[in-house]
Amino acid sequence: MTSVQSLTRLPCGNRVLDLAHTHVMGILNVTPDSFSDGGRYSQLDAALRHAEAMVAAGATLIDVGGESTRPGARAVSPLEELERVAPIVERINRELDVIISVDTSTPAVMRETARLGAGLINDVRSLRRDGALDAAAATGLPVCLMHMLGEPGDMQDDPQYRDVTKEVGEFLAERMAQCASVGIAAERIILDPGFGFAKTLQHNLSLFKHMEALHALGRPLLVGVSRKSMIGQALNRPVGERLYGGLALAALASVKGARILRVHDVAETVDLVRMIAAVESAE
Ligand code: 7PJ
Repeated sequence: MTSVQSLTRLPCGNRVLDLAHTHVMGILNVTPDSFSDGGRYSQLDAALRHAEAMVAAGATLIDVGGESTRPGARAVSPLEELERVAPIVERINRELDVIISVDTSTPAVMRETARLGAGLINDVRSLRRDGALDAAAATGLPVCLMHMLGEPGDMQDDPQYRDVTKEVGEFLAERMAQCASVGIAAERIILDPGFGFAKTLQHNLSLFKHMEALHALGRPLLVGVSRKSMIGQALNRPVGERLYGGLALAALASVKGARILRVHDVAETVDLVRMIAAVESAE
């Protein structure tokens, strides 16, 4: 392996993410389960089939989440979150060739899912929960640090910035320093501007426009805008009609150098990424 290659290869547990290319991360929400054991099995099977379809469509990462970040969502205990997430992580690891990302802020979920084959910790709270820095460090896995102010419940109350891009950059730099203090090297970190988290529409649009400034932090960027309200607000579209707006943002993010696109609509986004790559690799 040349030194240039080693710079772009991010070990994710037993798999490697080649950061020379843009990757599509498929979203897999593991919803509350109030069914009997029979229902539980079919729900697990349905989740696995959804993951399988996203991998077949070209997702190289699957982001498994068991705790909703929607404002007003019911708090989930660590045990409840683990019971939602662990079985699907285990099944995906056994049956699919894909990097499993776990969308969690919970130390116990980080430790246990790492043991079950997860390859990446994706924490919208940037390891700010008690014990999360140490738990993430102990897994040895890479970590995605995302910008958010406050908690999902209150983050949209009245977000204020003088310069949103600058302040997001400062926040992420501070979280990288916290990571370094517990032994999580910069080489293990992915950064995310946190679109839709503690930001108005104007904040989201400005941050998106100036996203390249975050490359100064020297780490790959992950962008998650799929079906989000910034599309709804800009285009006046309900959640079911945000695909084209989301694809426009995915194309822009890719051209601006984002390396991972976190999306619901995998097949469409994979075509988009492949088309951009075809043009960029031309003479
Ligand atoms: C994000 C996320 C995001 C990262 C969610 C939703 C809300 N993780 N988890 N970035 N969003 N890293 O998908 O609408 O933007 S949950």
